[in-house]
Amino acid sequence: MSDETYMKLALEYAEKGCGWVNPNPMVGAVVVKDDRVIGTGYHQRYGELHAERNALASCTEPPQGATLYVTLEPCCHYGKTPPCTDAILKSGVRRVVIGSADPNPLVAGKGIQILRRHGMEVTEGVLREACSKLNEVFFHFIQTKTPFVLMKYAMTMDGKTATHSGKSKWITGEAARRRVQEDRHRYSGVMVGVGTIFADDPLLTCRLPNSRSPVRIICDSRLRMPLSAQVVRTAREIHTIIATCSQDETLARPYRKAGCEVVTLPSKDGHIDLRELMAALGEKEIDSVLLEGGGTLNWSALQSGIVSKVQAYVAPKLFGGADAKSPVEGIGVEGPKKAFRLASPQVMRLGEDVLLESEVLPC
Ligand code: AOF
Ligand code: ZN
Repeated sequence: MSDETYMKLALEYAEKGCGWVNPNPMVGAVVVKDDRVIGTGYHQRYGELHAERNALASCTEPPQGATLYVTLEPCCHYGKTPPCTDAILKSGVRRVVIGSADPNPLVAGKGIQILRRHGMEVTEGVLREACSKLNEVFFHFIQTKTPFVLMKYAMTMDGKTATHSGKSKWITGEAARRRVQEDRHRYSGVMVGVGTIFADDPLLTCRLPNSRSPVRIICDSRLRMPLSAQVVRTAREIHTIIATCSQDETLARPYRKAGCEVVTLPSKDGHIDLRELMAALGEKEIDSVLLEGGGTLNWSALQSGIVSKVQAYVAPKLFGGADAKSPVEGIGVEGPKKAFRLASPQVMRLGEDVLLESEVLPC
């Protein structure tokens, strides 16, 4: 079978780490001898063994002369685990096939160099695009130290996120809503503005079996959130960060007492400086944020340039209403030439609904 076939299998293993390895990458590996798979492995949990070591340890026969397929360039540094290049060179494997290179400055091509220098046959770039796409979050985070932000919203075909009376349950169907739940497992953080707390009082958790909930981040520049909000009442069980510009310790204290983490940041035009917030979240190793809106926060996020990708779930419904909410509000751009530009979208059908997914192009 071809290199691509085995790399595809390695990708399937990599994906099993989804939601459990952040801020590390998802990585899968497969050991193949005489066209038979003799070992498989993946990076299972943050801080634990890497894919290559797990795959080599799982081999049902000695890997002498075998080929190791791995979705990401093997590491060559001492992190929480020793270098994978050492394990590979000791294993007796004859050839290594790699998906994408590791942009981690501690690796960045050096893993491949070391293998080659020791006489290993190395093939690079097999299913490179798929391997890189799987780790778009890791690639962004390791290079910028700020989270990858996905702006997500659900709207009707006339571009409304609620009716004129503020009702939004539900716009999309079950398949679309399930996918959002999966993304809450996949992403390290979920972020909303205090307006969303007032309007919906959401829990912002992932309710799928065998999943984890993201850290909840509430932007509340003046600390107006009610202490009775569900996110505050459950802050002891699920890490909850309130981002604010308020310096008033008496206002902050009750939230802290309830188990919330209050992060005070500089303000920009009366709002939280979102770039500063992203830097602060990056320091906490939050590698990805699912931005679940409100139109005001979405506009600020776009303007501050923190959004990497947009997902619009579109339901075949029309709400009408000049005052009904839309996904991006604020003042908006002056003319069409000033629009935020997105890459040509990927289109997916989810039951009755359509998901449009697009990267934000640099201004
Ligand atoms: C691999 N295979 O399965 C993973 C890799 O602190 P550590 O030891 O876990 O190292 C983390 C870094 O190692 C991470 O930033 C990335 O560059 C690489 N992750 N490498 O060869 C794996 N998870
Ligand atoms: Zn490694």
